[in-house]
Amino acid sequence: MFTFLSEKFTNVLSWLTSKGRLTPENISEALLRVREALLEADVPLSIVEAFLKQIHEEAIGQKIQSSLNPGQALIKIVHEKLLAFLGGKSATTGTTFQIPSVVMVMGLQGSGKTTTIAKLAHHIVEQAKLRNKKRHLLLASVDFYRPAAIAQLEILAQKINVPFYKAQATTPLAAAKEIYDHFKAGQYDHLLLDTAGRLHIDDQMMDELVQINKKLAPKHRILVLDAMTGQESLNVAQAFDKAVGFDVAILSKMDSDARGGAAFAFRYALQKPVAWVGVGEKVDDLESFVPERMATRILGMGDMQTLIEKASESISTDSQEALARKLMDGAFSLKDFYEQLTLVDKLGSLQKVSRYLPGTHTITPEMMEKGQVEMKKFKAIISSMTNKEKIVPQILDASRKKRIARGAGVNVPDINQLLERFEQSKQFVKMFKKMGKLRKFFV
Ligand SMILES: Nc1nc2c(ncn2[C@@H]2O[C@H](COP(=O)(O)OP(=O)(O)OP(=O)(O)O)[C@@H](O)[C@H]2O)c(=O)[nH]1
Ligand SMILES: [Mg+2]
Repeated sequence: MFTFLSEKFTNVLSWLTSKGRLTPENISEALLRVREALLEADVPLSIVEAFLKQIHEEAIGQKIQSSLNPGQALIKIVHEKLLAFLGGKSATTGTTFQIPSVVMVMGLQGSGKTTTIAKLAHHIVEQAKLRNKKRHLLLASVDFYRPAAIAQLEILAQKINVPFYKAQATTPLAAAKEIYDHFKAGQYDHLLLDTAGRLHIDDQMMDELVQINKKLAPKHRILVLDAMTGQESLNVAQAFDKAVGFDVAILSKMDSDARGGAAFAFRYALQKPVAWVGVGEKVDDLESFVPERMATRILGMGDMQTLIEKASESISTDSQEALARKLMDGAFSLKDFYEQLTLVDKLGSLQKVSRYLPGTHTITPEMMEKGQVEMKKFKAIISSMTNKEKIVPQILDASRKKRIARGAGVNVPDINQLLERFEQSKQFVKMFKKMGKLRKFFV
């Protein structure tokens, strides 16, 4: 996400860092390059200009602190302006859904409505679980436009184990009413309602939505926009807002090679928040859109906070603590190392994790691939060891190593490499412990 802009911004800023100090000339040159990057990312010209004007004024008028080099000085200004531009520090992120409430999800055809509903439902259930609560959700669709649309939602609902209701009625408005009655009678907390999309803004679609909106008076109306459509998605959003109205947007497909222009410009153009972004096709590929984090990502400073959140969602604090405790006691063995590799697996592929780390766009997919293969190899090696070897790896002599290598289908140098990594990994466990502590500040 934002890889394109992040690479461009990093280049501009490192170019500026190579200069001795900030002068009106090099500020102008740097801003010209930023302008080019934003236009290439498909940010509308008027928005690019508005953004640059703010930075230019600030940069020219800035008393440069002597401790900062020109690149750092500009980063500071750009970061502040970017943050304000994307919604500011205190912007609401995500959305808390009222109980009970109807959540109507709208968008053009193929924008990602149905997939996003499954992601949202999963998110609501998981968030409640973290607070030892349970949410009763109902998923339903009034999409009679595309033949398989309703079945698609039904399958997704089964997958995440959330109730689904199929209306008997076959017109959108009648179905909406029927679904609503079922929702009320069942005393559910939220109804997530999928609606039909069209390839382009069209009167029939808008009419349909306006009527459902009147009939059900949904407390939350979410617009799903495909980030890949760039600037055009801002026009789509305006059209939906004018005809039906919506409260927040979700930008889908931010994991694709979308250049991020729509995400960059949305808040400024629509004066409404982007609540979440979709970053993949799976049900847990949904992230809160937190302006502060997005700003640091765009500037190539990584996004440790989101990584920490991911870690704390998929890895229980207990297992993090248990590993850390063993390390502190000096009892951290290869058995624990194996467990640790499994935990890292749980966070997703290395490629996914790397998206959140600063400056990792310099790591090539080949390097990632290699890391992934290495992790598999290590797990195979540890599985071929005896219990004693796992606990006291010092006893691994040449003949034991040969035996293990045969069992795991690897070579002896692979085992030596594992032992080296095992030593290094003790640092990694320490990091997990820190993550646990840091989490308290961020979540
Ligand atoms: N990579 C990626 N793919 C996504 C994301 N969200 C949705 N998709 C894919 O986009 C395609 C369309 O998604 P749907 O959820 O069916 O879109 P829709 O808006 O319901 O489409 P219609 O019902 O035809 O109007 C599917 O192949 C999804 O898997 C995302 O965040 N990232
Ligand atoms: Mg759909």
